[in-house]
Amino acid sequence: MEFNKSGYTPDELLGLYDALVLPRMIEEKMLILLRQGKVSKWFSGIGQEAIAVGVTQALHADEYIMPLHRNLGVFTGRNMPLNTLFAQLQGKGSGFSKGRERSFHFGSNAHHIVGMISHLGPQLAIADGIALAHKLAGEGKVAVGFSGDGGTSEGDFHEALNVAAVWELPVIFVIENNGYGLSTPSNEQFRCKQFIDKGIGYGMEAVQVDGNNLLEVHRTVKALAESMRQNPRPVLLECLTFRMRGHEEASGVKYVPKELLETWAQKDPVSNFEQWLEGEGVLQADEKARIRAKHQAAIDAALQEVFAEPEIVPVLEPELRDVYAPHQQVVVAATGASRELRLVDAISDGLRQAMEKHPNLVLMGQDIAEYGGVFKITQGFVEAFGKDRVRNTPLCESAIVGSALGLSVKGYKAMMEMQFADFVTVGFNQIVNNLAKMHYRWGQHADVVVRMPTGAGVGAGPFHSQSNEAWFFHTPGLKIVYPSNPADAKGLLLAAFEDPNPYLFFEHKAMYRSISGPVPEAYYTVEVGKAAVVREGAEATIITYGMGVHWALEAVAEMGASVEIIDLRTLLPWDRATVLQSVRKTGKAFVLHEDTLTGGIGAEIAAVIAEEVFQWLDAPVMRHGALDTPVPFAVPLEQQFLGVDRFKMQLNRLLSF
Ligand SMILES: Cc1ncc(C[n+]2csc(CCOP(=O)(O)OP(=O)(O)O)c2C)c(N)n1
Repeated sequence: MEFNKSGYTPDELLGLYDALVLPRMIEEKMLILLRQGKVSKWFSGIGQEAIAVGVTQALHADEYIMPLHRNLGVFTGRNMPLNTLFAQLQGKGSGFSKGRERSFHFGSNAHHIVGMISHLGPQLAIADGIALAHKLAGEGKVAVGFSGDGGTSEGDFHEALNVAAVWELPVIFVIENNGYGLSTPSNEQFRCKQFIDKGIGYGMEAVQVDGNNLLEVHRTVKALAESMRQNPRPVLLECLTFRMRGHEEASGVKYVPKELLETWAQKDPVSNFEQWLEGEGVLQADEKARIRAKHQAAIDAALQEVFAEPEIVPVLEPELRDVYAPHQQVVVAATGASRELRLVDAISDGLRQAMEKHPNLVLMGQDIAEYGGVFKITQGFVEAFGKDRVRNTPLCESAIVGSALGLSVKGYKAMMEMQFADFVTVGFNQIVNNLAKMHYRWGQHADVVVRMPTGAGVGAGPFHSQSNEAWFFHTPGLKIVYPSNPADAKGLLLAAFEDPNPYLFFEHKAMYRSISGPVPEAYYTVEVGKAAVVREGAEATIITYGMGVHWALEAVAEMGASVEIIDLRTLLPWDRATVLQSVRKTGKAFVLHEDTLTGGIGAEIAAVIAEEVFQWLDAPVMRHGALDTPVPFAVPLEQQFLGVDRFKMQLNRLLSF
């Protein structure tokens, strides 16, 4: 292997050697411990260390890296204390994730690392968001996202590169091309000859290096980063390398031709660099021994400490508490004049006031800039707040949710407008696995609001009409609000932006322009997690939200019955106390929602009522939801699907029970 030492002092070369040897020595020790059954599953980076080490050493210490499962050299390169790192790998309480996450699935802001979720690709869009934050603040920094060759087949890879290219974000996308994705060889994974060929497709510079050559990786990344700090733009960096061990230790390498292993063994990044340094007279025997002994002592001491640490004793309270970032809402009371606004205008008004209150809030969504969004909620916002903060996005829902998370890592607040709630399916993974779980996993909050224009009754068919709040209701870590009137919509939206936790904010499209009401003009917030009793009554309680509130009000008025109507307003967490108190009073409960019935939010509420206030009930808890079918297009079919008449009959049944 050829090394080019020009531009490096002997001390710099020794520093790089020191950084390269540490992850190898840790892994060699891990292999021994694995055989002794003392450590668990392990994704080896042996043979690929020059990439993680070269990249990390080439960056400034405060530039973020989004590493993957084989990138131990990133973590050691950022000088993470080995005892905390080993405790993390061992699932011990003093690890970065307090035993909640495995291996490298964690991050640390102190070390400027955002760790992966298992899904690989979502990492890359977080790099976009962090790079966007750098660019907005004019910080002159780069972010680095890692991908394996297998991971490039994921849609997330494409979306992240596309967004970075369109927005000229300073991200280095490092592809570690090691020839296999688990057991699948390259020819069954992709058809391109080399990844740099993809650069032109994204309108992006692409560079290929020998990933086993530490100096080549280091020099290339250093030069790229220097140039990108001045002239922000993304670059695709393909590093050719090889995975010398199994996908994970237990799986072996039987499927890899022996000759391939032998060829690549000749290119071992550690031994080649070491021998070259020795040949150049840079690394003397005593210096080599000193560096290795230093690492060995540090590894042994850290391991000893971690093995001595007792297993975790579960304590319930912090496990539940840490699902959300701490936030104590201080409700801002509405004062002063009100004016009559439609739901759509109240949301727009709230969003505008949020932009004024939070200069670090960035809005993203398809067609939301000059066009004002398909529902015109952000009309005029570009003129008021500029294009940096009101951003049209490509059709890349997953990458935009991921970018929002990256912005949050850098202390921004982000809102993403889903053009229609239905399209959240393509950003689903980022929401339920990244946004929702990150605080529990390693304490990083996700200050993101995803606005969701939702609901049926507009003759728009199966993919522009769905109610999908229940998909998220089942996901700890999210907050879900769903206002039924303009005043609540503005107040809840403003409350959501004050909270560092991730929100899904549902807005019913059919109500945008059909529902109006008085809305305070000044800034105010509505309490999150608090239901409203919109009508008092004695005979039964209807628990509902969104469009259901209007169906309930109409039905009860028609029937002339004394029925209490509760508008949940927040679905996660929902207001058990108000619901249970009302049902205790009325003795009958009806849960109503527009969403399809089976597995809907009503099922959970009905179950809690049955469990908690059974002795007060005079009738079974009843529910109404839409038919368990997709939302049909033709209006008569859609009306049958929603079944407002069925709801009224069912309510009558309850009242006469
Ligand atoms: C979305 C998703 N699908 C499948 C997997 C299982 N899986 C984990 S790593 C891996 C192979 C990844 O290959 P590559 O991206 O080339 O990285 P390498 O492991 O070679 O470093 C697979 C299939 C996963 N983690 N996530």
